[in-house]
Amino acid sequence: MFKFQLIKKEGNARLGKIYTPHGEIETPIFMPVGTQGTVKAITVKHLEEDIKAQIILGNTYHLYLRPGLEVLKKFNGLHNFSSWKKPILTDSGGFQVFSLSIGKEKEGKQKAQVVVTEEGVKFKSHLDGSWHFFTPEFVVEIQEIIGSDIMMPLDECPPYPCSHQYAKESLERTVRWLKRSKQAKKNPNQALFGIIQGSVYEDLRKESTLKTVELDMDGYSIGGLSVGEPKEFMYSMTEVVTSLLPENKPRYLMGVGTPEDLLEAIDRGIDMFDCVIPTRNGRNGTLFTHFGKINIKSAKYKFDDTPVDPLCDCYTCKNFSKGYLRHLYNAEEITAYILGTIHNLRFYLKLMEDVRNAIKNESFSIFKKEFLDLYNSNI
Ligand code: PRF
Ligand code: ZN
Repeated sequence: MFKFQLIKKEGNARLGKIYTPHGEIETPIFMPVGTQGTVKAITVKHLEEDIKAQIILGNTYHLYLRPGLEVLKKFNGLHNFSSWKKPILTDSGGFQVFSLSIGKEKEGKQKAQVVVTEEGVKFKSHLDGSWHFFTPEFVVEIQEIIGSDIMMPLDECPPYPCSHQYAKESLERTVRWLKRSKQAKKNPNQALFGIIQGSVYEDLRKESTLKTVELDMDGYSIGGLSVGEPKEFMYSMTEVVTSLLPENKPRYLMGVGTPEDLLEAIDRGIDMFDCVIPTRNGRNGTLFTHFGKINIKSAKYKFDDTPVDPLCDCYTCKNFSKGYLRHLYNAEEITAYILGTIHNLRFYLKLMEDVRNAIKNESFSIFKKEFLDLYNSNI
């Protein structure tokens, strides 16, 4: 059974708890991204013991293409297949279909290969070029096979910039798809959120929010942000949407973001986040610290025998020096990616822990200011 409990508020910042069949999630929360049924470079043991992750994210698009539905069925879903026993949220694939096609086009390898119709989205696999068709109904069915605790409906995430007219047509189609998704859902143990679109247009964000809330979903996601628009738009659109959302349902800002973005969004009433930033940066040597980001490969750390972040409680910081990590990255040792990912994810999860404690103690606004002052100080 899925349930959300709002425990406390400080301004618009919220402390809450989500109940799912695979356990509870304290909010605000960050969800590590596990696109292909694993969080890149680390194991379930790292996620549970070192990072203290409470929920991870999987992708319908990737899991449908590989390993495919027959394998997922044979293994009774992703929890059993991957051995991750805690909650899983799956994204619907709509966004991945669009962003992968745009990505390919930019690289000049292949033209955009996506066709949107009222019925659904036709797309070409990034793996073997085969054609596939996602309808809202099929996307719910795939996620029921995956067995995620929280499902996302098929939506359309328009690019930035995008005309008012296209953003309106696309958000209205996303609402019609949501109605179909809700009707298609069979398993009462899996939650289904609604995704709010509308690009950077305040009137469209309002329209999308009102029409989505009318469908009384288990929670509300904000899509279509952090797609290249100025930060001010991301923050103002988030505020417009959350001001119209019911208090008793969780709110998820999709694909966001930096530590600053998380704090600004929590201040505007967001409860859940996912983003590849900590994992991707962890693999390329950009590590987060309370004093700002560092590039661990830099020559200045060659003889540095101190941890990445003296304020971090992670396995990497408790055992290894910047000098040793720099060596591992420069030697391109796989261990570097493991240790960097553990640190960055723990940094994000600890930030959420600190935020929850701050809201509990009614000191979130002070915490936010002090964190950002130190983070931007670049000592
Ligand atoms: N829709 C879906 N997934 C997403 C997004 C979206 O708009 C975004 C936008 N930042 C990230 N992930 N379904
Ligand atoms: Zn650390």
